[in-house]
Amino acid sequence: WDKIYCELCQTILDEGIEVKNRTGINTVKIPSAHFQLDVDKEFPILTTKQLFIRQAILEMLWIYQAQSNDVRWLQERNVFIWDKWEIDENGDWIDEKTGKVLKHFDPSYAHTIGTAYGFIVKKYHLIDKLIDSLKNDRNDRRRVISLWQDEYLDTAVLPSCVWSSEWDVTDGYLNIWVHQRSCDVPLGLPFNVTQYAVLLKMIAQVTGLKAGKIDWSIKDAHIYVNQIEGIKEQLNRYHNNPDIPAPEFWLNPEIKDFYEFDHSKECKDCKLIDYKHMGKIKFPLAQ
Ligand code: THF
Repeated sequence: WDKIYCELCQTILDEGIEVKNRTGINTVKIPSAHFQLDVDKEFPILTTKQLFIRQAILEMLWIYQAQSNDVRWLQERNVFIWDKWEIDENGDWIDEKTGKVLKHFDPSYAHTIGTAYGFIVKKYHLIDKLIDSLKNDRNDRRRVISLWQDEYLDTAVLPSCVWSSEWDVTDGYLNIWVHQRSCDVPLGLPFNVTQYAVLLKMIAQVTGLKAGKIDWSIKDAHIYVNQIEGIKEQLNRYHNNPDIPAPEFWLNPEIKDFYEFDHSKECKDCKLIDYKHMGKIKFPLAQ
């Protein structure tokens, strides 16, 4: 996964175009990208920087298990990655730098990110439908999870970035195709890929399948200009030491119900065995 990841970063640096966007910090972007990972062969987690897997798993459980849009759920578990998008008591989403109101919502949305991610999963019972279909009809070809629902886009702080997944069963393996409409490659992508690998393993386990392949497609793959230095550091690390093995991922085999995986701060049912990595790289986060 480090090889695929670092090659994508290199392509963006080599071929990307610098553009403006809503955050005020320019990005270097390429129009699209695609890769495939085999979770049965290797657990995808970066070694060229430390990936904070506890946070990545909790964000995934917030969306798909708790089916919540309430940022306090994450904060209670010491995960602060959504703080910049939390609607305040007055229904305002505030620009951290200027203090200006970026968007106003109904105050009933206080402390949430509005109608995105977990809100959509819950609204349309997307996880229950997925699990039922996997248990009852292995050959179903209509297993599409879409977090992009037109009537809920205006009342979301951010419309979901990773917004679709399609699930198939081939020869006892559960495989997914995930699509991301907009991708912060340094910060978002490493979290997203690892958390979807964990989701794939969890859903496979509770439906009696093996975790297979992930296809990942991206529209607008970008690096913010203030992240370029950090990415160059990561590419140097990769060239100096490309072959650190990925760790094993342990998932508690006793759990047979998706809603029973531990969602406390500790994430007790998930463990990385012997995670070797080259240390943290600090990347700025554009609001
Ligand atoms: N906005 C932007 N600009 N980039 C994103 O990746 C992004 N997200 C979510 C919503 N809006 C976004 C937030 N996801 C981190 C990771 C994922 C995030 C936000 C922040 C982050 O800071 N990760 C650090 C570790 C955190 C720590 O130091 O404790 C890291 O080094 O990986 C797309 O999902």
